[in-house]
This record gives sequence, structure tokens and C-alpha cells, in this order.
Amino acid sequence: MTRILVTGALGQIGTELAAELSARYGKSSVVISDVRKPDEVDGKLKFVSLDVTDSENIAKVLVENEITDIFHMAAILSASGEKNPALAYRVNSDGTFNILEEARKAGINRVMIPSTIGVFGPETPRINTPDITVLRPTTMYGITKVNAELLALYYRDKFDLDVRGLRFPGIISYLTPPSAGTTDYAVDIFYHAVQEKDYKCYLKKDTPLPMMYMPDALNALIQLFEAKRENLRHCLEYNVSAYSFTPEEIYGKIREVYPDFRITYEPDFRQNIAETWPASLDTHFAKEDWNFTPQYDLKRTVDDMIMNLKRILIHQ
Ligand code: AKB
Repeated sequence: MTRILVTGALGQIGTELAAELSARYGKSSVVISDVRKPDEVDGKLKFVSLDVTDSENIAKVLVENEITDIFHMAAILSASGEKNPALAYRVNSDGTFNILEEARKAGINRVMIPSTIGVFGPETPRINTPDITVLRPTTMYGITKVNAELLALYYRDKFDLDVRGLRFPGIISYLTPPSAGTTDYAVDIFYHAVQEKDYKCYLKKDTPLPMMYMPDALNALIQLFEAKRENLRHCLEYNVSAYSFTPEEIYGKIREVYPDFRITYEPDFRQNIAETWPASLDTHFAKEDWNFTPQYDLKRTVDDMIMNLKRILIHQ
């Protein structure tokens, strides 16, 4: 029987991923973990407290819960990583090493590790960024994620561990707010519009970044998890995204629904990060190897975000 451990399960992607995995494979197939305790334990999924920097506890959790597969979602994102680089290194680099090493020892079947557009840097081609290209990031987040990509390759080639992953762009979602990344504005802006508040954006109006909607992000990850191993020519070097936009462009789309919505721009340190990241991605490795095809274009994303945030924030 498949029994999946999700680390970082209280984060933006982890929360929805755990729900989707339990919908697909059954509640008893998913064990969620995080360094934080959930506000309320709803009893739906088993929760275990897990700090990924503690390898002994990882080993214990894997054995005690008869874990067969891992989705390693725990990470410190780009903006918080710049505020606390030592913590980002411990969680992202030591934590990923611990997960891979304990997975190898425990004979885990598949280890899923999301990477990010944060692995790219100022020397990387910014338009239609290829899957294989220059990886010289300037953030601690990016450095630790390049490390994770290389560790994944090492464990795959040296120990035949089945490690899979993809490079996420900014993820737009309405259930759990993102935690201190550079792309968070693309979620915050919707919360402000729906609550009829003005929005102060920390990026310049003309800063393009690749993005995708949460249902496509989850599908991408789970399709990759389910793909036949022999079809996967790569390890974590799979760019995925659905579209790219600038703050001014997404503001324009939201104003079609909220014509009185106002935005101002006050760039901060996150602008420097965004300027080192791609404007758009070439996603053809993911398309070729596991048929990655996003379902949500920008209009469908905007409509769905607004509908759901109205339901959650206004009508509840
Ligand atoms: C961040 O902004 O740090 C993340 C990412 C693109 O990896 N959302």
C-alpha cells in the first residue's frame, strides 16, 4: 500500500497537495508533517510534528508510519531566505540532504522535491529560459535549491533512489497564503481587490515573472509522481508554468472586474530578486516526458480566484 509523507504540509502548496493526495489515494495513505502545529487538528489526516533538520526524527517517522513515498515540500522561500540565510541553508540544504539520506536508508520508493525558478540568476537567459542552462542564483534560496537539484541527481545516480521534481514558478492560490516569497504579490493583490482595499505592490509595475494556478501546480506534481520512471530523462530539471505577467498586467485584468481597484508601486528588496529570475520559461522537457499541459490560462485563473475569494472572504 502507498503511504505518503508530506513535509511542509501546512504551507501554501503543502496544504492543498495533502488534500489532493488524500482525495486520490485515500485518507489513510497520507501522513502530513510540519515544524509548526496546525491551528486545529481536524482529524482528517494524520499529523506528525517534524523538523526536517532533525534526521533522527525523520528516520523514526518513516518507520513508525510505514512510509513508502515522500513529497518534500518544507522550504524557506526567497524573501524570508534573504532575511535569515542561515535558517534557509539549514532547512533547505541540510533538510533536503536529511530527507534523501533517510529515504535511501529506509528504502523509500519515490522522493518528490519541488525546485523553483529561484535556481536561475542574472546570467541565465531571461526569456523562454531553457530547462538546462546557467544556474548561478544570487539568493540563498536559489543556492540551496541548486544544491537540492544536484543532491537529487547524486542520490539518483549513486544510489538508484527515484527522486523526481520540477521547477515551480509563482503559484497563485486562495486557500493558504504563501509564506514570504518574491511572487506572493500575485496572491495578495487578489485579497486586496476582493476586500476592496488599495494595494501597495513591492515590485515595479513592469516586472514579468512566470506563474501558474494551484490546480495546475498540483496536477503537474502528481502527474510527475505517477509517471513511469523509464519515461523520465531528467531529475528536477523540469520547468513548469502556465503564463507570465507583470504587476501592471494582472492589475489590468483584476480591474476589469473591480474598476475602482487602485494600486501603487513601492519596490523593495524583492525587486532585486525578481530581476534575476526568468520572465518566461521553456517547459518542453515536462511536456515531452510526462505530458505537462496546464488547464488554466490567465483569464480562467483570475475568474476562479475572484469567485473563490468572494466566497471565502465576503459571503462566509
Ligand atoms: C518565491 O517567490 O520564493 C517562490 C518561488 C518562485 O519559488 N514562490
